[in-house]
Amino acid sequence: MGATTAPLAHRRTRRFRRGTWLLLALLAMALVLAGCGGRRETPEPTQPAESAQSEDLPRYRPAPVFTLTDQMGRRISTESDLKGKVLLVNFIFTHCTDTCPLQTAQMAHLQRQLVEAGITPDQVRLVSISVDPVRDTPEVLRRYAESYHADPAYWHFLTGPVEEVRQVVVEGFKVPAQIPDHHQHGDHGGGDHGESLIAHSDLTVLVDRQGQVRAYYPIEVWDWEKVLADVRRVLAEP
Ligand SMILES: [Cu+2]
Repeated sequence: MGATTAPLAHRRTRRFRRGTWLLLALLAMALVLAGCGGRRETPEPTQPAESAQSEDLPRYRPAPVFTLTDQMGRRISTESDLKGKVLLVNFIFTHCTDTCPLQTAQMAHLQRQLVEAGITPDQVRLVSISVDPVRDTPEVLRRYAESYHADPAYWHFLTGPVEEVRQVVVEGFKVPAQIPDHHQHGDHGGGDHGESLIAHSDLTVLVDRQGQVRAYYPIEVWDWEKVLADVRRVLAEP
């Protein structure tokens, strides 16, 4: 008997240890992925915990109404250019060396999938709003967009006055962000110190054709197949 119980106990301990290590690894990963600036100061929007709820695609809130300038210098308005289209919106800045390169690469991949699926810019637009709008001028955004082969017909990189951008991101989409203004840039000379003042969420927001926020996708669980399926689902809605 002793021969069988000992290994059992041993196995249980090992399983416990493995569980503990897994938990620690997940915690470490969560910290690393907590977004640019390394923190999520504000609670996320009421986010579906897991797939069950996100498959329902609940209506969270109306997406904000705005007009901002894109990488081609065009004024892009939710009331005209983006009206009636499904939007995937994320929040990035070009100098980011944290999660933004990954987020933008994922959007670029999604753009290719949309093209392959025959989904047109009349149906869906990708929108990347800069949370460093002072430095991210249309020209800076254009070079950044080109480096990711962003098609300006599908994908807008938006900038504008700091206060307007803050309204859209924080008040409108309810996504946490610390957006630096001119003053802070002057103080820090726009160098490396500037980055530490910028913090933003790594969420991507799905907006349906009626202008309702339908999903928040955290980068940790980004799955473009699921996103594409959700896009198709809301496209099929009236
Ligand atoms: Cu970033």
